[in-house]
Amino acid sequence: MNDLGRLEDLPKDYIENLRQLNLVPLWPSLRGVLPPKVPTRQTQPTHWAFKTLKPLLLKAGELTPIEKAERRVLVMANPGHGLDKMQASSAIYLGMQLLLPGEWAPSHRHTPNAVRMIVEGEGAYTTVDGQKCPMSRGDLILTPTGLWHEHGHDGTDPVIWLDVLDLPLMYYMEVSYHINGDRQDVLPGQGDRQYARAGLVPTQMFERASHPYPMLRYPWVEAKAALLSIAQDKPALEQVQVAYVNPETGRDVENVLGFYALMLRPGQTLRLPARSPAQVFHVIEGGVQASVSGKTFELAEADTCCAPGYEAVTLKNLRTDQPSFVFVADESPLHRKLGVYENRG
Ligand code: GTQ
Repeated sequence: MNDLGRLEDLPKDYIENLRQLNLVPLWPSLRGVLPPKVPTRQTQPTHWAFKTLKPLLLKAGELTPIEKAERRVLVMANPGHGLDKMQASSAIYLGMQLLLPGEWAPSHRHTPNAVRMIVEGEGAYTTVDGQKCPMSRGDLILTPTGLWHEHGHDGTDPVIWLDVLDLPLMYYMEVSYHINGDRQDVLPGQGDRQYARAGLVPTQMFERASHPYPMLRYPWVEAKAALLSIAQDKPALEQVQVAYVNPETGRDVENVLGFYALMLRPGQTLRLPARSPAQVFHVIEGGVQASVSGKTFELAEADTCCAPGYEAVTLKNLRTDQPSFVFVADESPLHRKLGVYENRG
């Protein structure tokens, strides 16, 4: 590979002349924007321990009333991107949100897609597009682009959940905005009841086209049962994993990020291949050791970590007598749509 000319090789007055005309020479930066073979990634492997995060989130509950926060969230920011950017990866935003008993986070809608993975507490709910979605540990609740959503809490103890959004991508694209609304009327009908059995969908063909998001709540009891059933049915299967899909299309539940639940068998070590999308791992039940790019994290229950794209990840179940369960979020729907998805093995 031949060396390219540097900026310092050019006369100062020439560069200044270009700059005043909003012009920049490509060749000094060409290898930077198109590096050889592997992209430059700002995303660093990063671990957020729930044990250390939780007291700070509860403290935010004392310091800032919900009316002053709208959404009381501690953002899990990747230092590789700079904390101010509030990015876990180039496309993924992660936040841990707290709602105290009796609190209400008012209705709004926005262009970024969101999901919530419930971490702790009972009695809270999210109303999405008129559907009241109760929150229990391990449940996945969608708030896809443009749908009204608000959070309420009728229980007695704090409720905490993990927010996963494609906010960094939407912001970068200059399409990120929100609209505030009135408290929603709760409408009859819940997708998770209508689509409660695999392979059986309600026969309402004419309605399907108008409902791009027929199911908004994916209960953990169902996902866990599916994983245990697959593991039992296929004892030699290495990657015991389910994808959260739209039950009408069989495709990813949202447009940009993909969501999965993974079961590690007792004592299992699983190597995930190096693929282009960045990933997030969050322990729903158990304990997992995660290794990526020479870094190793011990993830306890409710801990979260992220891994840059193009890197293999090794996950080890720290429990030798029981399975561990991991929620995974990645950028693969986006990569597939952009035509840049790669699995390098
Ligand atoms: O709960 O609607 O973490 O709008 C960031 C933006 C949560 C939410 C976040 C949001 C929300």
